[in-house]
Amino acid sequence: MHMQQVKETTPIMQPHSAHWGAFSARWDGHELDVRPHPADPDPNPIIDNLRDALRHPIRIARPMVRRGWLENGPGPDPRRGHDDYVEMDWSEVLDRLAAELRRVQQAHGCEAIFGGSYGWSSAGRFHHAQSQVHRFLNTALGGYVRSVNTYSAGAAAPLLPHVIGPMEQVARQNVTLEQLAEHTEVVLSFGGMALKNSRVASGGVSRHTERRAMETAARRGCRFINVSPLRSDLPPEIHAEWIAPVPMTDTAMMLGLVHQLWADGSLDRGYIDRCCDGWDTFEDYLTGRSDGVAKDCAWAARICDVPAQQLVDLARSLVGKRVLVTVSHSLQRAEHGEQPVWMGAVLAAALGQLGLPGGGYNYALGTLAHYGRRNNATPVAPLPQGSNGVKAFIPVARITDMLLNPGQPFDYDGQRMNYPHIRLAYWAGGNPFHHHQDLRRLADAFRTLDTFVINESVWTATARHADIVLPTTLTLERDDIGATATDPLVIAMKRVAEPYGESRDDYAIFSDLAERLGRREAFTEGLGAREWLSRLYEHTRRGLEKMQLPAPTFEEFWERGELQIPQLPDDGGILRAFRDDPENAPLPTPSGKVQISSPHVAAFGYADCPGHPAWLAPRHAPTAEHPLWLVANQPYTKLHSQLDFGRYSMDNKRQGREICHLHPDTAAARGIREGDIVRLHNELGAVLASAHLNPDMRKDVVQLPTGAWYDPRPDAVHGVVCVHGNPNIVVRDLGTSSLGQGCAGQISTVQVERFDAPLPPIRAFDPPLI
Ligand SMILES: Nc1nc2c(c(=O)[nH]1)N[C@H]1C(S)=C(S)[C@@H](COP(=O)(O)OP(=O)(O)OC[C@H]3O[C@@H](n4cnc5c(=O)[nH]c(N)nc54)[C@H](O)[C@@H]3O)O[C@H]1N2
Ligand SMILES: Nc1nc2c(c(=O)[nH]1)N[C@H]1C(S)=C(S)[C@@H](COP(=O)(O)OP(=O)(O)OC[C@H]3O[C@@H](n4cnc5c(=O)[nH]c(N)nc54)[C@H](O)[C@@H]3O)O[C@H]1N2
Ligand SMILES: [Mo]
Repeated sequence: MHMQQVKETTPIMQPHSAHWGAFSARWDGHELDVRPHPADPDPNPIIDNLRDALRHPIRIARPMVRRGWLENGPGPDPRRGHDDYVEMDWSEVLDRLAAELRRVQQAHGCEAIFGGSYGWSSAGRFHHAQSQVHRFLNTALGGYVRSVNTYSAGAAAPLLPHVIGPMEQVARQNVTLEQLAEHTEVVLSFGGMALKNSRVASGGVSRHTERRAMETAARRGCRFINVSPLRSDLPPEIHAEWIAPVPMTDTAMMLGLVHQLWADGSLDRGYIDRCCDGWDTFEDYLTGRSDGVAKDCAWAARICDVPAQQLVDLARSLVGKRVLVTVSHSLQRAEHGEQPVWMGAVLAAALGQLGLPGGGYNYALGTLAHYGRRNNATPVAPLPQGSNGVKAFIPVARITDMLLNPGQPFDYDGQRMNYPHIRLAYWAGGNPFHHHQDLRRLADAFRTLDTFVINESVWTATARHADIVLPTTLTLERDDIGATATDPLVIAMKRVAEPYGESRDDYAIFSDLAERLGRREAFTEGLGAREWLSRLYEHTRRGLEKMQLPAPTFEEFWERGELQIPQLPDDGGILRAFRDDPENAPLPTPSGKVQISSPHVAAFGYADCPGHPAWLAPRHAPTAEHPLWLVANQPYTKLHSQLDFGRYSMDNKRQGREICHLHPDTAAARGIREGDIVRLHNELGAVLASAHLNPDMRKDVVQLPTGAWYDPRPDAVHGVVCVHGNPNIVVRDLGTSSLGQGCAGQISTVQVERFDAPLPPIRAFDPPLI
């Protein structure tokens, strides 16, 4: 016992990194000491969730096989989600899994294997689980059905190339926080720029500078306007104005503003004529020439529930100012989510601001820490994924539709396609029972599979639905390289603790599986993990060498623990270049200009996404039965569902439940007091949470963040109730439109009532029966 503790001890603080920041850590066999990177001015408290993670009882110690699958073999099974598990040793479980992969491949082809495996995985670039599973399926089997786009930006990513250019450039290489601090006079922020969100970056971030940038701007006199149902979406330090329209009506509000600019003759006609395409078609709609309805501020006011005069004054106050319009990811994670993304660009174009320092339109600025920063001059190489022999794909959030409707047609971005018939799904690095909507239907979908495999380190709800569960290491249990394209520090992420139980790295698991399929060499290229790190690093080293800069070897980098790499100038990206020289630096859109309307999109003929931005009422608005909007946004105490059992996350629950916010008047009308347990419900099911009364929100909104692990119980009235607080049990599973088919999970509608029955215990953090 004593020996093992000594072995597990890291005597000194070791550098490491996570999506929520660079840090160092030390493990003494009992406690993890975690400290943020010393240069980080505003560390993210989420790192504290790591303290209890390493030896938490919810970790998976050995490979597990679901009893029903073991006894009956592969096939659809209603027991998925409430079956028990049988431990198995590694060599037997890998033999069985390899045989099953081979069976499915031979009987049905790789078109029957879903390997989309959406999810955030960990920050290390080599042990990035999603890249590992993709590489494995490509090199060892020949391919898999993939998914395209993200839950983050499922509407924006396919739309923006029709309108301005690739999302990468519009979100990442556009207006930086430095420009905002120095130049912007008005930040008009739809959905806010909440610090809880902007302190997370895929791949990690060494310095959280968002708060300081906004404070600097505010001190200079920059005006911040938070358009959001929640006041907290901009930090209190910057004293933002707050406008709270009805959720999902931002497009109408923006139309009203642009109509006012038109009516006042204050449109920037010079910019529109020089740099935009399709204004006239849009103006016919704006003024009502095409449909008889003028989209003026009085019209918008009726839809948004914001006084018309306030909108008129707001429009007028923007003219002649350096205005930055931002639209957060959340606005497009909703029905017709394409519209506010497009309309935000049109508003900035109407003001003539696109491409000016600190001005224009930066989609999603303030939603993630890797946006609004300079780009590195030399990137760190990602793990190469090999080539995929399967053409079929789905827009990522159509997972349930695909599994329940094999062979059926669906629309996506101008194409009509058919859902493949999936027999086996392999997940590594994601948690669909966190990220997807209508969880009851999702569970039904997974029950149709022959086999569902997951590599996980903890018993998430997804792991509890899988047939084969392979235990993986946590990031702290392996060496890796942490890097993102817009953070200047590359971090040598060093192993801090021994792997838990028999858990193994995803790379080791896939290497041994590939071996059983006769493809070890193809998967590993003969390299061990350490050699891969060195190979990935070599790309950066050569880049530095080419720039004639000091280019430390991998060993030197590893010894130092981090490497600062130079960044590119803050040049405003494609929108600046285009503004400066529209002839020679056209935008990468079909017309080379900003497309206020798009003949391409119009030609798709989609009623739910016409050829110019338009106000389209949502199909699901509050009713007498479900009178409240539910905002199911990102949690401030964790990243998605990761480490929900960690200290910071647990300390911020009450009676073990996630906290939901509602307005004091809304609560009073229902006899709900601070701290009461409430039940949110609609036709899909119900969820329990602890009520917090918050006057700084709309009265017709209740907010319950995502992230609480799904903990379902049968319920006589609602079918199923999540007793822990996962909102996705009551969020509908809809595509944003026929164009994007993105996740529409941000918003739902519910009724809320006080829950007076005995409180069911939380079982989400107890392992299943083994
Ligand atoms: N209602 C609603 N739903 C939403 C959203 C919303 O706004 N509202 N937001 C959506 C958004 S934007 C996103 S991005 C998604 C996020 O959804 P996900 O990315 O699926 O959520 P995570 O909890 O980050 O899941 C990552 C999983 O990977 C596991 N993991 C971490 N490291 C490793 C590793 O090294 N190996 C393996 N094998 N596993 C590992 C973790 O334990 C965790 O279970 O959620 C979406 N869902
Ligand atoms: N702490 C933490 N940070 C995160 C994440 C996390 O899980 N935890 N996830 C990360 C990921 S993967 C992503 S993609 C980003 C997501 O970034 P976002 O999608 O922008 O984040 P959300 O918190 O879901 O939404 C932001 C705010 O939008 C507001 N909002 C909702 N609906 C509407 C609407 O119709 N109109 C207007 N005007 N406002 C609305 C809500 O009040 C909400 O707080 O966050 C990232 N940052
Ligand atoms: Mo996301």
